[in-house]
Amino acid sequence: MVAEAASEKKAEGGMWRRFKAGLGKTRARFADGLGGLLAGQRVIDADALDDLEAALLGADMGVAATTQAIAALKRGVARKEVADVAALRRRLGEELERQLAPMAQPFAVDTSKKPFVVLAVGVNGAGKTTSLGKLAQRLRADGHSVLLAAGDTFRAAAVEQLQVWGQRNDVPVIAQGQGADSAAVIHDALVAARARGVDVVLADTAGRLQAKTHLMAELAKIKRVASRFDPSAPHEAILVLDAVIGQNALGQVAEFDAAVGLTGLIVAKLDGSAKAGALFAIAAQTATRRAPLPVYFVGVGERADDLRPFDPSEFVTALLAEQGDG
Ligand SMILES: Nc1nc2c(ncn2[C@@H]2O[C@H](COP(=O)(O)OP(=O)(O)OP(=O)(O)O)[C@@H](O)[C@H]2O)c(=O)[nH]1
Ligand SMILES: [Mg+2]
Repeated sequence: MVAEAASEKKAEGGMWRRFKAGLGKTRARFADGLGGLLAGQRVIDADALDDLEAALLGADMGVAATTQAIAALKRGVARKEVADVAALRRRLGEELERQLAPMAQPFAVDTSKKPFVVLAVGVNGAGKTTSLGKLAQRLRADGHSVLLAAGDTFRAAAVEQLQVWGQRNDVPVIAQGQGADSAAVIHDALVAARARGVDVVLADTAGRLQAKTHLMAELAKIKRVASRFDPSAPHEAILVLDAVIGQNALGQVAEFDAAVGLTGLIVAKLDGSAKAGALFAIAAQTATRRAPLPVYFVGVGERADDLRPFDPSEFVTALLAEQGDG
């Protein structure tokens, strides 16, 4: 399955190369585990699987996801199905895809909601504003009208940053001055969107540490204001995670979920991270949640088209790809 996906992706050409290059640092961690096996022409034995286990943990996959993956490989070895490196790579790929499968749900605008309201939350510098800018472009390209709400009233440059994205994509930005009430800005934006018949409101918020309870309470207020406007809003409450932080994301997911009831994730900066394995740890953690938490998009660079829908097959294929593949 992985090999098939690989050839499909090859056909996609440049984008696939960029995506694979973007995952370079984490791929190197995985390759350490697999590469050691290849280079030494080693038999697949307990020692070899120990090395692989160390590499998976090093990529921040976490104990639960790693243990599951290694157990699957051990079963394969015991049944003599995993006898060489190619079979190991294949089985590992299948197992990793299986773990991520619950997180693969496409981001879709429900056009019966007008406006469809998307709230972005996260810690400082995670990539919220950039991801919303990229998303604005994507939604415009899909034919939706979009309005950006500059709910980050805390950082001086935040409004300008959003306006740059707005101008680039011909998307209006609703903003007030620095220090304004964030919930009021977002309320303004919702009213404006309804008056103008806009399809989607993308609401940015200021970065905040999940430990600051008063700032988390502010998010709950924003959510209340949105739901007073439309009881079903916000339709998406998305936590933007910085992939560089690896498994530290787990605490953020739990805290932001408690504050606003997350509906999905965007994982930004995969291109800079050696710990993208944390996605597996998040999958393991959120598997126990009432509903699995989708990863709608991953960010693999700073350009507008560097926000890509999350495709577990593509992700795993890129992680396990050899240097020359693609
Ligand atoms: N390489 C890379 N850089 C990214 C990506 N996403 C965002 N960035 C960069 O990360 C930095 C922070 O991004 P912002 O979008 O400003 O983050 P933020 O969460 O809005 O930050 P605050 O509003 O200050 O909390 C910027 O320099 C972005 O260009 C990504 O996917 N890859
Ligand atoms: Mg921002």
